[in-house]
Amino acid sequence: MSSASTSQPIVPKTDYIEEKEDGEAYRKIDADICREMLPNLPKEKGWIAEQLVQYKGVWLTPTFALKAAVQLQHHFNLFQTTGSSTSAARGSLPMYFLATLPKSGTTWLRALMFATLNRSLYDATSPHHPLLTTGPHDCFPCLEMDNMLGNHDHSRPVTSLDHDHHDDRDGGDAMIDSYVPPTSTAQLFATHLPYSLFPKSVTTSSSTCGVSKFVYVCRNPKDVFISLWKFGSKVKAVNTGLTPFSLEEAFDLFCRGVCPYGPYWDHVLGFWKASLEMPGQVLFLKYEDLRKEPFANVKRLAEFLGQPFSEEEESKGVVQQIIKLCSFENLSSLEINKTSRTQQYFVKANILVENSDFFRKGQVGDWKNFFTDDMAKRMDQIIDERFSGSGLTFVNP
Ligand code: PAP
Repeated sequence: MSSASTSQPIVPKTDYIEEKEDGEAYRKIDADICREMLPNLPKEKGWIAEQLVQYKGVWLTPTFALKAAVQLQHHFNLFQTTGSSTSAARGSLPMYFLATLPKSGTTWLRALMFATLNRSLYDATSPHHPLLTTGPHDCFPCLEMDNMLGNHDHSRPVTSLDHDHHDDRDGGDAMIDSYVPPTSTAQLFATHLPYSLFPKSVTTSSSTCGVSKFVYVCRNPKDVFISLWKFGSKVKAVNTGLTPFSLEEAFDLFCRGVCPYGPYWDHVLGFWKASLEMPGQVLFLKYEDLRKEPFANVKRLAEFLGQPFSEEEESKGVVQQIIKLCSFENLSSLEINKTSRTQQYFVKANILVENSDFFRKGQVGDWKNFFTDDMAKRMDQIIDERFSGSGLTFVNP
């Protein structure tokens, strides 16, 4: 018998109704705070949008990530102190965050988490598995970009987890047809926000927000940099009409810590240290390990999320089936990921990103095709300086 205990799919809960007046008031306060802060924040050129601003040491896109960071702190703190009946209801649901610096494996882990947690409902070999017709970015929301937060009309505060299923935008039909109904078993979010920007009410397990767990995926900085530069080059040109960074300019920014949600090393170290201090709350995975040993790592993931694979599942090959379903080769060949543009949050924010933009090569070590010797030396030096003594090492750095 399956050890996956859910009888409902694990997708965002939809019936949380934020008190309307309060929600609007908070949004207005947050928008005002951002507007007031903005002129005084350090600024640099953006990789995807026009600009990045530095807030509490983190480089964020002002149009959504900055607002999200402010909202996240205010709303979760608010819920910690009010203890209202709605917050109590929310508090009883575990929150699982998939946390990554962009281009570290978000798409892959979204698919793996979704398929693993919902395996009692959806057999990974089924021709009707939702992942065959739903892009990984639509399986569960992005904390800072989805419609409860930071979208272009700022219509949702962070604690309202409404996921809009009724959308008539391009490419949305396949997703809507296959969209899975809500559950009350867990709340899943993807996020790029660093650990330091999460309020204590989320990171402390005894908080009134209930159980929060983070699955963090780290990828070696050289491959993250190339992946980000390639993605940014395309998306920035399409969306802003601005000339994308040259390789040299992008590299210099990255080495100075200027990249979305960066500096890279602060992001990684924040979650690394948290995983050492609270291994039951933060699982630290490496993209390269997942590539090399997917079986062992998917098992770790399932255990961490409280749904270990049973012996029977293992003997039936369920782990391998999930790995195959979520593989780069399989996902990138699906029609939904080849030809559609369905990520709810990007579509709503009017940012054009094709699903295929999330699938490039999926290789370890592609940086070698782009880096000069000098670039490799500079990055190695930074890795030495920033990570020495931390206990964290990089595969194929
Ligand atoms: P995001 O943070 O913007 O969502 P993310 O998914 O983290 O992006 O990164 C995309 C990278 O993951 C791409 O790497 P590349 O540019 O070096 O090729 C993409 O190819 C890779 N990727 C996407 N899906 C998978 C997968 N199923 N398995 C392995 N790698 C994948």
